[in-house]
Amino acid sequence: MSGLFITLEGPEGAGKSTNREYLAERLRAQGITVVLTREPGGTPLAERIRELLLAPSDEQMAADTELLLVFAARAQHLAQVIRPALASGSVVLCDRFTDATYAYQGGGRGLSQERIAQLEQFVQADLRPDLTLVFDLPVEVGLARAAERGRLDRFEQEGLDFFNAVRHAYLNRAAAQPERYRIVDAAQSLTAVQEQIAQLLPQIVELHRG
Ligand code: T5A
Repeated sequence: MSGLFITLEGPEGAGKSTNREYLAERLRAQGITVVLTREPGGTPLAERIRELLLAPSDEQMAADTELLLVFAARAQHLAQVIRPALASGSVVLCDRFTDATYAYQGGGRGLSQERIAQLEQFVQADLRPDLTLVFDLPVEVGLARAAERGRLDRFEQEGLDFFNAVRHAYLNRAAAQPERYRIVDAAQSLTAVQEQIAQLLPQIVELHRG
């Protein structure tokens, strides 16, 4: 049995973390080994890079710096967690991955797709997610959910235009490669969102069986 790489994506507060736990529980109930992780982060060093990326600061971070930090964290995460877990046959459920770079640094910050693609190839070689769930919802709804947690991080302080560009970048990527992406309507109640995920379970188990 080969490993399976599943990523969960979407704008702020879409419910990725909450539903990653739910999906993991359902897969484990079928005897599947699941590794839960996230980006930026997933290893002690990559989590330190995450802190740099998320901390509000008086010094404005250049978009290229942000892009390189995201990929630096990803290189560490791939080497320490993702590649070994896939090699051992686990299902890796990762909260955000390179689609977030295309959405935030590409859509949000306006960096070129080509530059992101060059780094993607350099850092990942041929590794791409097998399946990506895009949790889609109006950005105002997601931001309201995220704001309930209190202090906003550096990205959450961006305006609605930024997040609408992020959302559209995700939807455009999903439309361009429908075989890899599944859109989840994340504006619904948690129960309704989980029902959508439950419907994907047979496909996921089948993909894992190869
Ligand atoms: N980033 C990341 C980049 O710019 N480039 C990159 O390449 C990468 C990898 C941090 C930031 O990094 C940026 C993007 C991000 O801004 P993060 O911490 O994963 O990444 O991002 P957030 O979106 O900020 O994480 P959140 O925790 O806010 O969002 P989630 O995980 O989507 O949402 P979750 O599950 O924590 O839920 C948020 C709240 O909503 C409730 C939950 O209980 C929770 O309180 N909720 C619902 N409420 C009602 N109905 C539902 N259906 C609900 N689902 C969840």
